[in-house]
This record gives sequence, structure tokens and C-alpha cells, in this order.
Amino acid sequence: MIIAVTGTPGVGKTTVSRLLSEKLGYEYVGVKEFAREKGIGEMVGEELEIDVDELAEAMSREFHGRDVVIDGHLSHFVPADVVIVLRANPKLVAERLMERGYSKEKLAENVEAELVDVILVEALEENENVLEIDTTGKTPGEVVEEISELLERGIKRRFGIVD
Ligand code: DAT
Repeated sequence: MIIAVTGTPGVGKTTVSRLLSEKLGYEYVGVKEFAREKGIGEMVGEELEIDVDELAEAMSREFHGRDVVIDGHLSHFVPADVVIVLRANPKLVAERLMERGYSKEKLAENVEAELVDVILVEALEENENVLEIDTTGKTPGEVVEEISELLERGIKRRFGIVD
């Protein structure tokens, strides 16, 4: 099964994806590392600009039939069995991105994106299995627990097993 974990930078994708992959015994893959390794995208200034169609094609080829958690704010463009959109209070996002030394413009752009559901809307356009999880006030462990319960329920439903 391919699980994509997406969301605005700073919501907790990497923390949650690593924990989730450990809990499920799945491989962990970061979109940026994968793209760099495969030579997908090009550097524009200091940023790696990734072509999402190329990314989606390369990832589906590579991970077809494997159990992976894909971490990245573009992961919802990859054909996945389920897309998890992590959310956090925009104030938290701002604090975390400030700590990371984001420029004022980049910080504002991302906080605004979180405020107006940019990634959620994109994910819903790309995939019919979207789970939105608010991480605010929760520990990463609690978020992972919530995700695995929802996944289990989804799998049971798919096979007609009712709780
Ligand atoms: P992203 O990959 O979305 O940029 P990250 O995982 O690199 O985010 O950073 C998120 C930070 O927030 C990290 O320092 C852990 C912290 N954090 C606090 N509570 C969290 C939670 N419930 N879920 C995920 N991360 C959380």
C-alpha cells in the first residue's frame, strides 16, 4: 500500500511519516531525496523545483506493489492508496518556520496556504481517499495512533468487515 503524507511545511510530515512507517513496518521515502536521487526537477536559485508529473510517474513505477510512506508537500500528486493531509494551527506553522529561518515572504506564503487549505484542496482534487488530520495539541505518537486507527477502519470497510 502506498500512503502519501502531505501538508504545508512545518505541520509535521517528516516526524509523523517516520513514526508511521516504523509502526506499520513500511519503507519511508522523502519526496525531495527521491527526486534528487533520480535527477527529477531542477535547481531554481536555492530551491529544487520538481515537475509533479515526472515525480508521479517515477514514484508509481518505483513503488508499485510495495508498502511505503511517502513524505512531502507534493506527495499528494503521486498515485497513492490513501493521502493523509496533516494540519496544524497556522500560528504553530509560523513558529516552526521562523525557527527554520524562513524568509518573511516564504513564511507568510506558507502560513497563508495553511489558513486557506491549499494542500487539502489539491489533495481532494487528486485522490478520492483523503484523510485530514489536525495535529494541533497532539503528540506525534497520538497522531500516528489516530492515523493507524483510521487506516484500519478503512481497510475493514473495503473488505466489508463492520466493527
Ligand atoms: P514538515 O515535514 O511538515 O516540515 P517536520 O516533521 O519536519 O514538519 O517538523 C515538525 C516539528 O513539529 C517537529 O519539530 C516536531 C514538532 N511537532 C510537535 N507536535 C507534533 C505533532 N503532533 N505532529 C508532528 N510534529 C509535531
